[in-house]
Amino acid sequence: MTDFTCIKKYQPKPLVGAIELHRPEALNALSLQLMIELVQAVEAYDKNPDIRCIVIHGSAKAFAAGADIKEMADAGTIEMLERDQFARWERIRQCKTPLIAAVSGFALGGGCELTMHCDMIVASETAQFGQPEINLGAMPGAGGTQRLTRAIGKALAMEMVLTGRMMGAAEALRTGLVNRVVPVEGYLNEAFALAAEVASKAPISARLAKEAVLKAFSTTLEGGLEFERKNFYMLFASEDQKEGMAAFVEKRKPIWKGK
Ligand code: DAK
Repeated sequence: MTDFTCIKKYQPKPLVGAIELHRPEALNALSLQLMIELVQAVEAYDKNPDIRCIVIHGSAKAFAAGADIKEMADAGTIEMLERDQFARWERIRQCKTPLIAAVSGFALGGGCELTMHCDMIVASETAQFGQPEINLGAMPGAGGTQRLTRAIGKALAMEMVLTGRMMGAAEALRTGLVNRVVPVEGYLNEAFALAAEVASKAPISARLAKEAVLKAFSTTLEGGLEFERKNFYMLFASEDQKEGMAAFVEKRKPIWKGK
């Protein structure tokens, strides 16, 4: 069993894996150690056939207040290159299992970028999203300029990146950054319920559909449609497609095998 010091890993419901970011003394700032543990936990869940949806969350006060500024403050370019943090973020991006961020309080800088690495975001009414790196003489480094722009559009993303202003939960919902907003007492349960719903579906379908939706961000419409078609055809080689359609015809609930 692995001993984690900056995260907690647990299963709140069958088929759902949760990861809690846990550095309360630093508002869950994403230290190097936290990122190592997070990637390890995400990859372990991703390889586990009994986990079909993953929820990442922090505390009621902070999802994560960004990368750890104290660790970065004195680093030079070469040291940053050697740390190769981008490789770690890339491994989260590669996760095939659907990922949900449950966000309460601060989701800033790398914290906001981590929520946007997830496939859906459930926010509490107190959630605050922001890319305040400009206030530190830096700029977003883990996809913020690209994913925020795609999520909420150029004008608003530009404003957030250039002024560092935070966006509250209501605005995040209105602009399409998050899926839903719920009172802080219920946001985790809401995220776990959404995760359980996703986890109850045919698992290979979920993975291939996730992959196809994400493709929309990196290719042309033509290329994306072609990709979607290949994944669509591929599912007809699965036992679950036969089971799903047979169950419909026989008016019963399907039993997914993940095969
Ligand atoms: N790093 C380290 N410590 C942090 C922190 C952070 N990002 N945010 C907060 N803390 C610490 C504070 O220093 C304080 O510690 P003590 O002084 O008690 O020891 C403790 O958490 C509580 O914080 P505050 O006292 O400041 O709490 P307040 O409620 O007054 O204020 C705040 C909350 C969130 C408004 C404030 O803490 C704040 O402005 N925090 C910094 C937010 C920020 O600027 N975030 C962006 C960081 S830069 C990369 C990938 C990603 C990134 C970079 C590279 N690669 C792949 C290479 C990302 C960069 C960033 O995220």
